[in-house]
Amino acid sequence: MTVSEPGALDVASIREDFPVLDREFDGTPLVYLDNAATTQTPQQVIDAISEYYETYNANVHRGLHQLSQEASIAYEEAHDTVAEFVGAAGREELIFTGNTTESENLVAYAWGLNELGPGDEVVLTEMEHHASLVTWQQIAKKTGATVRYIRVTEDGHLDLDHAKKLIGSDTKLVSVLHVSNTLGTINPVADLADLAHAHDALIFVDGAQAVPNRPVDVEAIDADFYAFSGHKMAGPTGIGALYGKQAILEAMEPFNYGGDMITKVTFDDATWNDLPWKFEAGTPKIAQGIALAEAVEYLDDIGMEAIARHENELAQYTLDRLAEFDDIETFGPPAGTERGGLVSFNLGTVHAHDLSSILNDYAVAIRAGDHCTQPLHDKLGVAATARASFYIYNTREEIDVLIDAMDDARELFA
Ligand code: C6P
Repeated sequence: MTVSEPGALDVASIREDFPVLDREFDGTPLVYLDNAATTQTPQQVIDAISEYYETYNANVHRGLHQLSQEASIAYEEAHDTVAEFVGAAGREELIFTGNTTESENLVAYAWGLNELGPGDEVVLTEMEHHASLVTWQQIAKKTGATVRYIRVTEDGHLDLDHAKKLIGSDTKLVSVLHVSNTLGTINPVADLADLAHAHDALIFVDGAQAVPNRPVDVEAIDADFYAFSGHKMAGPTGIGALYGKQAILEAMEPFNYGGDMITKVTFDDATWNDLPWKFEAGTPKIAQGIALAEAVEYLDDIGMEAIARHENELAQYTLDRLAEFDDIETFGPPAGTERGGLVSFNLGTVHAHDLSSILNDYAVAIRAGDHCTQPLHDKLGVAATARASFYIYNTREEIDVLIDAMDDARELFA
């Protein structure tokens, strides 16, 4: 399959890098449109994992032998690669975690538990993912702080007038997602950072749906914390990252205690290792971290600007195609608005789970459910939505397959 638009990605050659895209179910080629949940993995990243296990598998920071030296260097340099990819100053500001959720919890426990108290406020948005929503709700319960939510407008944007009213002298933290995994909205995180900083509050940006799909510069945003997941950006599962401004990370307590995060331990006490190792207790995610750096280099070679354009174009095409049908409701900013590469929708009264099952018969993989944004779905007045989400290897032709397969769902449920 190819895309024909000028300046578009060379999708045909990109697809050759992803072995799983050759799969067929009963002779029907896989159409993978569940990329906001997890992206597929290119051969280059699979090879990086194999190479680690085949040639230099060893623990890091613990051995003086050759394998440990090689693994340590590769693991440390992986921090540099990922840090540079998101515009961080260096490895001191880039902690490897398990995923975005763990990055949220790291900040919630290591910063939130110590810094929040009664009267303090944490400002989230109504489109927040459970990873931040549930985490800050629980930390607020433990500390006596209050959680407030910036409203989402009818057309799927944040109500910035409401944000200006909510963020004030009691605000200690604003936690906002960069790109909504349900609406596709790209939020003005740099403006929200200015607003937070004007009131001496910190800002945590959930970049799980942004770093895979568009250029991100944490310094330009002036984010205090910024989190993302490897498995949504052509990397392996089990690895994510937390960016934090060095001065803030220096001042924070560790999240986990144990080996490698210390410099000196006595029977009475311990002192903490340098950043980022202070926040990476125990044997870290060595193979995954090295493979994440490989994924970052892979995406960098393609070009993040081009990836963002490709995904926006596929989202616009999907919105246009879905608009041909009276019985389809779409959610999020209208067509023509720049958005992340995903579209959530419902087909008449067909439950999204039923739709997804029928599409599976056509080898079309989408996500159906609440996408870990239950309060947002409550606000939208629906229990579930179907969601098609795109990546570098998807084509217009695959979206046509999705649309045609929905015709059959229509007939079945008529
Ligand atoms: N969203 C989706 O299908 P983890 O699971 O920790 O890698 O990522 C959590 C997360 C946090 N923030 C946003 C905006 C996200 O989209 C996600 C993951 C997946 O939409 C799984 S629910």
